[in-house]
Amino acid sequence: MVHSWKTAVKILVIAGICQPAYSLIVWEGKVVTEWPDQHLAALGKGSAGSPPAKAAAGFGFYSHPNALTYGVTMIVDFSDRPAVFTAAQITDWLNKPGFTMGSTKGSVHDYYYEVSNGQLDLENDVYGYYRAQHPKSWYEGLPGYSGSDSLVKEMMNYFDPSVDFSKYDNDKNGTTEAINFVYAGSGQTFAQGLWPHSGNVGQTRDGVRVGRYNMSDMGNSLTLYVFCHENGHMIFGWPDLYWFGDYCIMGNRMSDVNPEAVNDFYRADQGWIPTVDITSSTNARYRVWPNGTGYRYVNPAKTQEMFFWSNVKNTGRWSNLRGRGILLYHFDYTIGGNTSGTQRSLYVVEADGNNAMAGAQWPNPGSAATDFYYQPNKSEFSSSTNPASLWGLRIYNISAIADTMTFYVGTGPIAVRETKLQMVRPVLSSGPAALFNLMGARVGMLGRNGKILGLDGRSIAPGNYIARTPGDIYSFMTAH
Ligand SMILES: [Ca+2]
Ligand SMILES: [Ca+2]
Ligand SMILES: [Ca+2]
Ligand SMILES: [Zn+2]
Repeated sequence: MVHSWKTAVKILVIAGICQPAYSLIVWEGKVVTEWPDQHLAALGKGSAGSPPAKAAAGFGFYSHPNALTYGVTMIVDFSDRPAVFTAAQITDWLNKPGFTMGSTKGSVHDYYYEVSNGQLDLENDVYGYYRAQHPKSWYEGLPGYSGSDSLVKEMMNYFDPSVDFSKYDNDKNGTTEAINFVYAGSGQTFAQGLWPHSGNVGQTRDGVRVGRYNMSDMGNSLTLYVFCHENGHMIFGWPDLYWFGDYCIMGNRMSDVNPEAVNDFYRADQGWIPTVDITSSTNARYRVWPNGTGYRYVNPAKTQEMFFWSNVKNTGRWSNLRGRGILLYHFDYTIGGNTSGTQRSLYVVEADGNNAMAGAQWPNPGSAATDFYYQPNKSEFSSSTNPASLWGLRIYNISAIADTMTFYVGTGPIAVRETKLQMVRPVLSSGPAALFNLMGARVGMLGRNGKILGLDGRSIAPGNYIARTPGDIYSFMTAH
């Protein structure tokens, strides 16, 4: 557990500042709630930086560098804070499958590989250590983020001869995606000095623009929250999800060693889980599984505003949550970031109708079992329920909590329709996994390499199956 944020909590409470004490986005020396270039680019209003890579899957609201494989991590220590972890340990923390240190659950690679259903295979090249020109206290004592700016300049000059930055423009659009500066010791003062944040290098090296960076600390133990959260800002341009509770790694800091997964709306936006679009003419019954298909209903009068829902189960990367069931979100891209309880680009539509998260930015309320939709808590979302639906969307007959939940949509006669499953690359944190057909019968095994083995050597017909891993992660896949 990094202790510095607890210290910061005390300071902030005393000062009465309504700012969460964790990592930030910094743009031209100022803390901002979202990337200014990100938002303008996706709204089609031009961009201060490079446009995000075109989405190959998903909704296309946030950057989707789908060729992303490589990041670079440059490490630094100080005369007053020498390294306690070796470069080899840093490399394992970032890349090694099954990495542990204390209670840390997997490597940075493992976190993103799991939450992306195997579609983000991030590997960091580690360079260093570099011994900074000044003691850590010197950088920490400078105003704002000017100490961080000085350290970034030093490190870029030091590492440029050995690092080929063009390798980290994975999608070859002229700008890098994953530049990390990681320092020995811990962040000291919120929003000052070397406090963990994402920013913009803004230099041209090796023929490419060196763009967004993540600066984060090693702390006393190598854990996942800060690095993975900052990579969420840097690689995808996700904003901090204030007033969002514990439902995303971009929201509250629930656990450093096993941080919350990325929320299902952002995962669907990346194409990491499939989506079914519901419209005002849909009358159907659907099934919904954890880590499976999400459902979307777009405002007919505004294509950048929508409801989205999926089955969220509080195990594995979701185990910080206090409940499970169908979780419903409201998204409005035109709002940008989450800047107040009533101005939120993404929020959870709390089934209990008390909208508790709008009243408190963090850390409480983090989550509640009654925020989820399920029988008997809340089995309908329509214009006459609290919370109320909009634009003609009606979801009803929501089933009890289960690994396979059902719900109905629409106001007309029902056509029972099975969820159309899409191919998702099988992902296993540990394998092999048992493979089931949609009736729940076990039909074989799925190896960690994606190879499918039928029971007793029998072959498996092409179709839709569910792989159940020991960690209770489900993948939909088509046997082939
Ligand atoms: Ca170079
Ligand atoms: Ca690029
Ligand atoms: Ca609530
Ligand atoms: Zn942040």
